[in-house]
Amino acid sequence: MDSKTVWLIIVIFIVIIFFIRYRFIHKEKQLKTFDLSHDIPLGKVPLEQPFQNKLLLSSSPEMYYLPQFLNENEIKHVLDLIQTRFQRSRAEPANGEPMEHEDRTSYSAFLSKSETSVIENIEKRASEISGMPLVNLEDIQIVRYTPGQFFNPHYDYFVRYTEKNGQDGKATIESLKRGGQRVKSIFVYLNLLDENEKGGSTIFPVLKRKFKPVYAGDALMWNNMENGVEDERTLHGGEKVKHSIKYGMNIWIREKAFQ
Ligand SMILES: O=C(O)CCC(=O)C(=O)O
Repeated sequence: MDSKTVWLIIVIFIVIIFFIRYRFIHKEKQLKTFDLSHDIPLGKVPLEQPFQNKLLLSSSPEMYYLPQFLNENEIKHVLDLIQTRFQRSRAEPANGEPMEHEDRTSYSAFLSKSETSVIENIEKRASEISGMPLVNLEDIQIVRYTPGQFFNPHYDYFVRYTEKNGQDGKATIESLKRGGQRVKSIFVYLNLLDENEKGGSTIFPVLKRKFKPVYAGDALMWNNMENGVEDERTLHGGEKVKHSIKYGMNIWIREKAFQ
């Protein structure tokens, strides 16, 4: 081998080493961002910011932690307003009507748009922090789990093309007519679970992450779509609650005005 070839091999070797190191370090950085939410329960992340600062948990899929998205008075107001309205939650299979389903055993209730000035403020805040127009918000949904209840992993977006002929199912077609796809979700934790509660987290099985509230009022916000395509990594669910009562708030945001 002449000296030129030797030098060429050395240069190629060095380039390969740098490439591997870069990939490795880059990956490690991404994981670190995510581990913040995984190893440290929500709320224990050191915070210096008020609610309008969202903390990035992941850039792909885009996911944020919203510390103190609701305050104590707002939570009390919402829970007082809603107590008599709870009904068995419904799930929306892509090819059928929304119905009671063994995958979702919790109870839920809806707030009307701008029902009170407090609700109106919450809606405005959700619009601001998500960067989406106020009119794109669906009516806010409150969920309640009592011991033994859960919501199995599901997508918040309406699932496309499930029929044999490659067409959207009936429920998906109807849902999409009301403002297009659900592009963003905000899930607010309205109370703390019992100290010894082992269940009740929000789980993202594909992302291998679990979130548990440490402060009532904290929220998660994520994009259900990436580059205009439904993002299957956003599969998530409400883990079975063992012995607490868990209240949460769903704010779903459409791509167009919600009707
Ligand atoms: O209960 C949770 O933590 C998640 C609830 C949820 O995914 C939903 O209501 O769509």
